[in-house]
Amino acid sequence: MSAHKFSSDAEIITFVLEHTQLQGDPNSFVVSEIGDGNINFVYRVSAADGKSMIVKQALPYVRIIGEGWPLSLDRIRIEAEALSLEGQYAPDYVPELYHFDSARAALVMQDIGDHENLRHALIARKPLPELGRHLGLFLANTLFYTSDLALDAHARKAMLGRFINPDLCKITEDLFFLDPYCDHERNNYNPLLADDVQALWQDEPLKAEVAELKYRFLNHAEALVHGDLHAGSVFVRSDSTQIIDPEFAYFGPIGFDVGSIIGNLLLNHCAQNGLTSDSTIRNEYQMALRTNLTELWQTFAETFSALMAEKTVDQTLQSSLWQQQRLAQILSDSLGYAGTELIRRTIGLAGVADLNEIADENVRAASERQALKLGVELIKSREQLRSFDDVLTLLTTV
Ligand code: SR1
Ligand code: MG
Repeated sequence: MSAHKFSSDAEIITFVLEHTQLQGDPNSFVVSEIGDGNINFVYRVSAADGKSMIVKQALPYVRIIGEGWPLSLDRIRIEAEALSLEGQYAPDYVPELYHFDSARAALVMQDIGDHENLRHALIARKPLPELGRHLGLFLANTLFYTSDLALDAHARKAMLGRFINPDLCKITEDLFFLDPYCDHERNNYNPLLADDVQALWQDEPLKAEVAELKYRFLNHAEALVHGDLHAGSVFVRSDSTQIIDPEFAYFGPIGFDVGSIIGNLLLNHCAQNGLTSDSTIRNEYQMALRTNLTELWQTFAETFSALMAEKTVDQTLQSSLWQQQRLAQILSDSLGYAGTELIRRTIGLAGVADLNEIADENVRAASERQALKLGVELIKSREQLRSFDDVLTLLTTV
């Protein structure tokens, strides 16, 4: 057990009372552990009057694996700094950070408990009319304002230095780009997919494309990316979207964030085939998902293009022809990374409830197969898919 870990509820309450405006008799507060993520410990501290805060603490290992998978505590500093920058550039879409304490490897932030985890909302087919637009705005603003387009050359390099995040990047390097493409012990897939998985491992053209995507992940330091923008990192109400957990943040390809969340919405689209047998309900929700996807990309593309045209500080990068090429490259990168997210969530270590909650393994296998095929197609065809409509057409052909 780690020395800095909170050893009692009383310590967590004291931490919150010392570092926030929450006040009162410590005995009147209640602490509940609410984290169901893979890596950290998360607590809600509630006062008798209903006010509450969230405390997140990092330990020097992966929570779901234990001390056998060590992990740098610096990730919580990175999370706090990323949250604070995202709050500067997209204040409507991130919870407020109240305090970060490096000795405790812990932070305190706004409780967004009136929101629901996006993955659960998608599985329950909740209407989310603003989701695509909100995600597009979050992505365009955080990614533009932390890029060379917006920042002074020195300030930007100094910022990049604060987000060297080797341990968390290594998780992504392995789980996205290595494990699913070989017979790795960390993989975890439905035995009914054995033939499909074998075919994937032998698909050399696919593996060359995945190598290119990994190379870009390693070398294309375009902007401060969230780095883990899956449905579990997003909380929603019908009128609000909040993005949390940027502990994987680093300077990487813009398309990695855009593609990760697109991949999660596509994954849910595949899963809906198995989550309900009522075709009317299913078709209606899948149509809403496609609208969300279209709005996400359109909002991102329009906002990012407008920011490039109006706010680019670097004179060389003001070329409008180059800016159009940049957007086209972001689209193809995004589709490639969406493909890797679909594949790794289907057969890799970190599976998702969208698929895992399909009880019948044959029905589940059909959704999983579609996710795999869609992932492969997105990776291989990403340069040819010139519009988002082309992408949605794929959903009817794979
Ligand atoms: C061992 S960590 C597994 C996954 O959980 C995180 O949220 C990331 O998505 C990571 O790939
Ligand atoms: Mg996370």
